Amino acid sequence: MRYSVGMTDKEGHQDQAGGAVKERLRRKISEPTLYSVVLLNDDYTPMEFVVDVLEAVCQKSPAEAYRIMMQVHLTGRGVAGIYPWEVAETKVDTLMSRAREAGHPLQATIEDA
Ligand code: TYC
Repeated sequence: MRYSVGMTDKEGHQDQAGGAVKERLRRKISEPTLYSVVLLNDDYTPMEFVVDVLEAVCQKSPAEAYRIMMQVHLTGRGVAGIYPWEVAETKVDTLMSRAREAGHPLQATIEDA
């Protein structure tokens, strides 16, 4: 028979080294609510600029960026990405400030995903 000397938890459990066994915390971590960053069409922002910012800001591949740009051009709107709220806000700010710096009227908004 071996006896171990060590701490016990409130139910008397010990680990193999004689230390107290931590009680497992089973708190559920919920998924963040997601929001769409939506690009709107206009008649002046160059297509190439839209493709470039979709690649640079929203990490889209060249083919996906072109697809989204054409969707916006042909239908009036398109989803540039789906993110938690603060990420979506930052994407919109970055897209709009790059457009303003370049002198383009590009508009982006946030909607429930
Ligand atoms: N309609 C623009 C053009 O013909 C291109 C464009 C695409 C502009 C998407 C904005 O979000 C936009 N140059």
